[in-house]
Amino acid sequence: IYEQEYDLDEQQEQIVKHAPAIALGSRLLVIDDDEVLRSYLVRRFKIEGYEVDEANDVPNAQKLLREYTYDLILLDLMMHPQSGYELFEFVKEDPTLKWVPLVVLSGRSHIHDKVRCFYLGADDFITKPFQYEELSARIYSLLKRTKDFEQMAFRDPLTGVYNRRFFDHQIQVELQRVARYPASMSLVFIDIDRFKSINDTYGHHIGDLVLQGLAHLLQNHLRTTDMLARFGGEEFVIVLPGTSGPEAVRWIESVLEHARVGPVAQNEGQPFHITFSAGVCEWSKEMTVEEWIKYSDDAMYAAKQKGRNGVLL
Ligand code: GH3
Ligand code: MG
Ligand code: MG
Ligand code: MG
Repeated sequence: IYEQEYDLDEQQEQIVKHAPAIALGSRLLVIDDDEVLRSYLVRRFKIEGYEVDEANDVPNAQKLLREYTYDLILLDLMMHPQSGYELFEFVKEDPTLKWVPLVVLSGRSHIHDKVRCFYLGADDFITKPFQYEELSARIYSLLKRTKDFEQMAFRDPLTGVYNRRFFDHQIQVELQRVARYPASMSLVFIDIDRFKSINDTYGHHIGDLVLQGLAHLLQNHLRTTDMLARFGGEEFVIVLPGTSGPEAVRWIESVLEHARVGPVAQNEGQPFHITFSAGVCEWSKEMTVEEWIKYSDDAMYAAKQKGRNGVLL
């Protein structure tokens, strides 16, 4: 009843097959009061490789949106007791949610609903009955564009890790999370030692390779929930959720040891070792974000004063 019969011809199947994979690693939220439709969509999306959660009403959707991070929201309009319209404000006024693509999938097909949804911030509007292949293709297109946009806006082109802009955004998400589920969380501030002399001695290109090598080394030691960002020139920051200050110190010391003894880059075939100084600060709820960053930067600076090549809490 929701789905219109549709078969892809061979040519279209080839197109779909050769589209870059976007489903893997993407998480969708399906919000609809119709249980039959929800489980149909969940099943189809999962076959494509998406992770999918479902909500049957607005309050449950809000609960999930507070707790998890989604790549796209699929929203029904006619629901009880609150209509889908009541989720728009919640999503669009939250700085951590407003960039998440929002697709309306509704039995309402009146022009008033379509216009209203787009002005409220919807990215697409699909009317029921729908063809799954079209819905899937539209979701693909939105996710692809969003990922390309995020790559450009939120990643550092030299090292591929997150940039300052993403860090500033994501740290708010982490703080909201920890406010709801109290747990320890630490920030590590890293600054390469005598980096200017690496540039001066070996050239800027080697300096760049060192930055890439250190970013790579750090990335390899992270858990999936940790966030690494390039904060400035040769400075990196890492947010470690669920990690106390002393635990963070032990962890970054082990990374420092790797950078010291293992090559982070090559210079004319010669392994290149570096050291860095790091400061750690454990989050406490009396702190502002600015203070949290400043305290870890201060600790890093103290490590420099102490002779570099070390970590301080
Ligand atoms: P300290 O141990 O006190 O941190 O000394 P330092 O030389 O590392 O500190 P300083 O802040 O004086 O030098 C940072 C240098 O990083 C200066 C700048 O030219 C270099 N730098 C910043 N961004 C880049 C980059 O993208 N590539 C390269 N190759 N160098 C960069
Ligand atoms: Mg409905
Ligand atoms: Mg510096
Ligand atoms: Mg430095």
